[in-house]
Order: sequence, then C-alpha cells, then structure tokens
Amino acid sequence: MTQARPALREPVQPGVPAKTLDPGPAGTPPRPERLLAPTLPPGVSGKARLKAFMARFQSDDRVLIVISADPDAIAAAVAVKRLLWRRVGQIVVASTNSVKRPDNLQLLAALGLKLENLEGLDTTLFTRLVMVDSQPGHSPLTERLHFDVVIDHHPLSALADGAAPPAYVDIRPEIGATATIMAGYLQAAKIKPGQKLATALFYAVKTDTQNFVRQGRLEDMEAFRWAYPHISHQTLSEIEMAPIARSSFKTVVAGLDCAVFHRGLAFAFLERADHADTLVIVADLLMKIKGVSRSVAAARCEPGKLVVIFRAGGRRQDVGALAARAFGEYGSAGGHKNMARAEVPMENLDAKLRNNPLALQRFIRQRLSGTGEPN
Ligand SMILES: [Mn+2]
Repeated sequence: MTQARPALREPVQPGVPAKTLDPGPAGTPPRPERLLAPTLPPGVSGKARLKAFMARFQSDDRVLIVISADPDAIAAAVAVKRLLWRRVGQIVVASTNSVKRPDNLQLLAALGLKLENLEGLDTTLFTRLVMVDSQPGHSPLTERLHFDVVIDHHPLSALADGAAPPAYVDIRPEIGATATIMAGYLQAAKIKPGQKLATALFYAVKTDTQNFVRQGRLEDMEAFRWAYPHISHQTLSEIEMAPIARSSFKTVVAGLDCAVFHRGLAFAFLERADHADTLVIVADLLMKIKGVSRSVAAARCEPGKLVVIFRAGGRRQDVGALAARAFGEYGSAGGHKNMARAEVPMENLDAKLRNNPLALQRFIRQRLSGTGEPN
C-alpha cells in the first residue's frame, strides 16, 4: 500500500514547508503519524455535536477563530461566531493568509467581517482557539498552537510532534463544504440564519462543491436548500461578479495571453505574479475556454516562492494527486481532484532555475508531463 499523503486544503496556506507533506527522503520509513481523530462517533446526532461543541466554551472566554481565508472558511467562521454570540466574552477571526481574490474581499465586505492576520497576533491573549475549514498541521503558523476545537472537511492530517490533540474535533471529509457542517450546528441550535450568514453559507457550499460538480452530497444540498430562503440575491451577485483589482488586471491579461494549449491542457507561465490569488483567476478563466479540461497557471510570487495553480473539470481527473506527484518533493503540494496548488520556496530549487525564467518554465512542464499523467 502506498503511503497516504496528507491532502492539502485548497487554497494551501502560504509557506507550508515540505516536511508537512513529504513523508521523508526516499528509502527512509515514514515516522508513525498521529492523525487528528474525530472526538464523536460518525453517526451521532447534530444535537450531540452541538452540545459537545458548546461545552468547550465559558461566558468569559476570549475566542480566536483561525482560518485560511476562502469563502468556505469565512462562512464557517461567521457561523461559529453566530453560535457563540452572547455566550463568550470576545471573538476574533484571524487568517493565516492574506486575502486578494475579489470574491473573498467582496464576501468579507458584505459580512462586515474584520479579519486579523494570524502572523504577529499574540495568541496567548485568547483562552480558546478554534480552527474551521483547515487543520493545525496545514500551516507552520498553526501546527504548534493548541486548538480546543477543529471543525473541517479535509482529509485527516497529522498532528505535529508534541502538539496536544484538540478537545473537540469534528472532521468529516465526505462532506463538500465546512459550511454544510456548520449549517448542521446552526440547525441543531434552532438558529435561523440572518441574511448575511445565509448568503455566506450558500456561497460557500456553491464554491466548495463547484456547483455540486465536485463532492456535492445530500448534506450539502440540504444545507444549500436550508440557506436559500434567507439569502440576499443582490449580495450574492455582488460577490460572484466581484471586480478584479486593477493592480491584478495586468497579471490576469498577461496570464491569459501567454497560455499555451495542448490536448485539453491550458498552461500559463508568468515570470512574476502579484499574488497567488491572481493565478487562481487565470486558471479559472482558462477553464472557460472550449476544449480545455485542465488548466495550470504558474508564476513566481512574493515572498520568493513558485506558485502553481491547478484546475480540472469533470470527475475523472485528479489534479490534487498530480500536484503532489509533480511538486511534493520540493514544497507543499496537493488539494482536491478538481482544484489543487503547489507552493515551492525558490530556495528549494536549483540556482539555475531561480535566475532563469525559461529554465523554470521548462522545469514546471517537465514535472507536469514526467509524472505519469497522460497529456
Ligand atoms: Mn472548505
């Protein structure tokens, strides 16, 4: 049996060191990992989950909710905020990544959610740490923190050596979105979602399941239907039609302009991109071109890393596995079947590649085609 790779969430947190993904140099046996374990059995009722979750908090708690900001994570964080409203002393939401993608910015604005940057935040000021839509091992910023609660839908990942297991863990990889899981808690608490929260949850399920093409399950559809009567169509369309920042526009145009096409694969390489989120826009737009079933957008982004974004249509591809095979030995790489990314610190690459964009582009294409993936 092959060693299961800890699948990365998409988007991957910036700067995840190779060690979180790489089981070790070839030939060395991977050390036994302690996986996070759900604290309740699978079939337990929503009420029981809610009770176990709420039991973690007291009225004077200062709660820090940690996310890697994307629509699902943002919606899940707001759902946790709603559940804990008037039940704890303070709630702060912090992200491990900076937000640049237009829909995420629009969503934050629509929710009026102030997102702190986890880096530089003194986590000891908080009495409870909660993580949603991610797991502590996904980011070097969080792997050493002690979380009280983890709620997620990514595959179970390993706990860092010496890290204490969270007291409450609800991880259900079979669910399409963490927003779906959170809808279950809100329903158990008999909370009717306000317009903003409903819109955020609705959009989260929609994007994380890619309109139910990917991994959409009955639970996701039920959450979708539950949220629907309460959403604001105006806000939803503002999020979906969010404008691209003018500073990213040039990168997007250049990314589309340089794309090359080969048997269903659209490949765009830029020497530099302003932000990884801009490459996501490029990869998504390339998928809209007729005949394209897979897209890859790659560029060097600050601070000093190569970012490769993967998108695929349909159910029969697995770009998460492709990303891991192609770049896992150089940095963090992985994701879902239809969405994945690799982030490789430039210092992990040969000096020749660091200073020669053409060589870097060739290297990426070789890694993509040389890993057994039919083109
Ligand atoms: Mn998610």
